[in-house]
Amino acid sequence: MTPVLYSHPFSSYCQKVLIALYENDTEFETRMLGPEDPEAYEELVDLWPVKKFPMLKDGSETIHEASIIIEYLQIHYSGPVQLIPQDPAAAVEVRMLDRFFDNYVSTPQQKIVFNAIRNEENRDPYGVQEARDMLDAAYGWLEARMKAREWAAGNTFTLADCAAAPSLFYADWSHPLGDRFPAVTAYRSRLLARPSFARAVDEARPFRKYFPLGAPDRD
Ligand SMILES: N[C@@H](CCC(=O)N[C@@H](CS)C(=O)NCC(=O)O)C(=O)O
Repeated sequence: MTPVLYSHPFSSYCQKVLIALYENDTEFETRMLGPEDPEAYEELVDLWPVKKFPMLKDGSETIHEASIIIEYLQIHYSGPVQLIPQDPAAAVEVRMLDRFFDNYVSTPQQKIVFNAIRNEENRDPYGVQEARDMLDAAYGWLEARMKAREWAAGNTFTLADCAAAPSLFYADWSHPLGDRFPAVTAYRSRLLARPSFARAVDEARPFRKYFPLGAPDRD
């Protein structure tokens, strides 16, 4: 049985799962969520009325939430790259960093993007300022941490880096790191050079024109 990922290549949370799949060369099928296959989206909504993706379907099981999909893959489709450490104490740190990137980098970054694609009358400048403040706080915390680290949780590439890669990739487009956070900028470059993420970024290139704030050519 091959697991099926309901996904879109430009989605940051889908890229997070794609990194995990590519790291371990895991066999899977894709149901692309786009206008060319409306049935795929109908199936997603039927199985997951909150309408968020990615979603993994494995036989009769459906698994939601990118982090949990990666946990599931490690249990049921394990490969040579262990993205969640066996050691429970080390795993706590990895999961803490995973939550950090989702909640304090990806969430405010999405807030800025969603605001930009709304009609003018529904825009929320106060919420956007809050999101920018949150990103500055997150970048600052991460800067101190990444000065002494290669990957988010130490010397090994983990679930935390799967979360970090797309969240920092897009956050830097929405709220640039500039020259204030050199250790975070260097970490973002290391993530971009990782073959699993480089592949996900390349697959998403045709969709860059849909990024409402303009997609820089540098990445
Ligand atoms: N907490 C979810 C977030 C997933 C999420 O926000 N996905 C976006 C795409 S990157 C989405 O489903 N957007 C469509 C929508 O909000 O209707 C996870 O970790 O998987």
